[in-house]
Amino acid sequence: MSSKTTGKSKAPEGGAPDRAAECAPDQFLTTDQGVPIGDNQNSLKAGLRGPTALEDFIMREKITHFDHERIPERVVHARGSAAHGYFESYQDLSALTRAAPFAASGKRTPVFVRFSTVAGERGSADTARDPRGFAVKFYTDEGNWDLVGNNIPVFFIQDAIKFPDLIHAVKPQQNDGMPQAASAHDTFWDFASLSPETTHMLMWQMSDRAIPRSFRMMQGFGVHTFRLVNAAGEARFCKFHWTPLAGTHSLLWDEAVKLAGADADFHRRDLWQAIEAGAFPEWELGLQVFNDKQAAKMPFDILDPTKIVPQEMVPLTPVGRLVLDRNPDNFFAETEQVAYCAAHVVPGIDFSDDPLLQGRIFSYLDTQLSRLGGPNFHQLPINAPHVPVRNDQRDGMHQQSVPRGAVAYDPNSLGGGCPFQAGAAGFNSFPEAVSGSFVRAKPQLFAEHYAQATLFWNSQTPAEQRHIVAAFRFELTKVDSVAVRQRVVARLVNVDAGLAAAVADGLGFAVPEPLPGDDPQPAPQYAVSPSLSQTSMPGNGSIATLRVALLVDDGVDGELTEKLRAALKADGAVAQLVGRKLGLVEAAGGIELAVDISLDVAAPSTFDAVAIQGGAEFVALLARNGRVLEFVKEQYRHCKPILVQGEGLSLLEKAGIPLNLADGTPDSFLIGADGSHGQAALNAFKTALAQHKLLARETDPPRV
Ligand code: HDD
Repeated sequence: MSSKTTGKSKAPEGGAPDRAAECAPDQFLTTDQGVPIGDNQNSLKAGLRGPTALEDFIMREKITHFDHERIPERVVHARGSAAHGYFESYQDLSALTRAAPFAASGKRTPVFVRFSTVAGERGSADTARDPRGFAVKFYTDEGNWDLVGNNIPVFFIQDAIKFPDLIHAVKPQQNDGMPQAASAHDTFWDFASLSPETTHMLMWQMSDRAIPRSFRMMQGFGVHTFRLVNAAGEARFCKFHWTPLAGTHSLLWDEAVKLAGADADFHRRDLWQAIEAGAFPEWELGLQVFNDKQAAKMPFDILDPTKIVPQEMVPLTPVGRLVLDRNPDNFFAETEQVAYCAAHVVPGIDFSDDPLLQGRIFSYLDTQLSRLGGPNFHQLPINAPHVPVRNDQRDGMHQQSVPRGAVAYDPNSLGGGCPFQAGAAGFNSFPEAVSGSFVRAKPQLFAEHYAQATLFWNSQTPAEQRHIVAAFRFELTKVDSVAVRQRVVARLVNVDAGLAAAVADGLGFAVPEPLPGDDPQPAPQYAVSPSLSQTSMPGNGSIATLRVALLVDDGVDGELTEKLRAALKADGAVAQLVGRKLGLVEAAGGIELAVDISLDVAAPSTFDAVAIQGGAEFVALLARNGRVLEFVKEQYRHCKPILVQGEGLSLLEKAGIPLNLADGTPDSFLIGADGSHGQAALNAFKTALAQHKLLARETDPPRV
């Protein structure tokens, strides 16, 4: 095993040196030609107050380079962030696939993973309602394999020919360039309402999946059906699933909206900071493997990317883990220039005839040609395979390598016949039998659009269903066209009458007659699939990286505050002392505490929980501060744990926070409100923190 495949992933070789680490007095600033620069502060002028000379090649080179710093942003998935890591196989899967990452138990393959939003431009906010990209580049022993997926297991459309229409509909409108990073506008819903195949994906898109708490807390899916092929050439179908160890958790919509202002980089920062803190994000890879006979019996077409294979039909087999343990050294060189491609497969992985996947196989390479400026982008360090590349492709923009000798063709004798074809050892497409005439049409089962949308709806908890209703109401309220609003609801009737009624109610009209699909089919019936609810993946109970605000001011119980901070930090949580202003506060017991962040910047939505310690003088001070009261109210409204000790309880009263839920039972996320303190309260607080939110607290409209 090479050093590249063992332990923590290493920085790529051949990059520029780290400037600070290697700084020395003789390391002069140079031009791009390596000429030492004498003065980097002043341009060359004809006289002190005269015009700048055209001869100033130093300034011209610098400004010209600057003028060309931007490359086109990705046409979709422009906003994202990425990290290095590795994939580790649990076992030898060679009976199933000859793909190198699965060759042996414990085998590690380096990866680079980029997460993204879809619709927003490169500078848009992280927390927009949107699917999230989940793209994994495996640098395998047999070349690069890119699994370019999303955090949602289905897609809006069934055929790649409609992708430009979908994206033109969801991106800012072409006349006014608005709205940014939002599906809540007329063109998107117009397209969606006229395309019944979008219905299943819309259910996921309106669910909490589209506003994850963190990239680290969302699933990933290969979406399409792929093929696994073993060395004997036997193939099986396969769906890829990434399941986060930290559990699947989401923001509330109100939080997502506020975070867009408070910290537009919330998800990107979260990923970066977790890795810097050594809390390496981790996912388990699960496979759903099935054969042709099983596929033929399914009540949907496995080539239809708007359908899942329910886990009750084909269970998930865990096969390995993905660990992200190193942040990029340079955002542009790595995260921006990384070029994923749905066509990048390796021996052992093959495509299916899913018409969306077939179009993707073309599109990704094509887009890199304009985005990265030519056919040699695979030579950029982040895109280069970790195995030698030998072929007769030559020249082109930005050629980096210097192929030697006269021969650049095959077959050749002058080059000794090199490089040789690998034959059976190389990639050989699965010899699928193909027949039929050229048609522009879809298989029959593609025309059934609602059964799995209903399955998704039925598998959600009441709180998750409430959020879906609220999201539809929000989005459609932002749509000006009443006809479009009505058409969407007329489709939702086919999913669930209650859902349609609740959405129609919010929009102020009666439920319309249901709209038929393209070619209505008898809808198959499914039992509920519990794995479709995010609550089925609560995570490993860790509080590492979760952010807790410890409110402090003069008179706060200093000893308790320090103990709490230490206990949270010991478990990897980020505990910050939040005060009115930066500087020191005089805590009770003569302890001085340094405020980490002031209320001027500490937006409540950026914290997962808040703690209010006792201290009569302290609590009286807080109670006079409107911003503190709003902070606590918002933590409450966003269903987060609140730890109150001693006199802190009176602050909850002052903020108008009820101690019981709507059904009269005590609110278990108001820890300490029942008088519990010390270790018992701390344990309860940590348990609540690991659960993230008490959605049973939600009321509509909110009580405070
Ligand atoms: Fe795509 C980027 C995921 C359908 C065309 N796509 C892109 C990225 C992800 C996906 C995660 C960002 C990769 C990165 O981080 O750089 N795309 C999907 C999924 C799809 C899908 C899960 C459906 C199952 N995409 C799709 C279709 C087409 C494209 C049908 C075109 C026919 N996608 C592209 C693209 C992008 C891209 C235009 C933009 C930038 C890039 O490729 O490198 O080629």
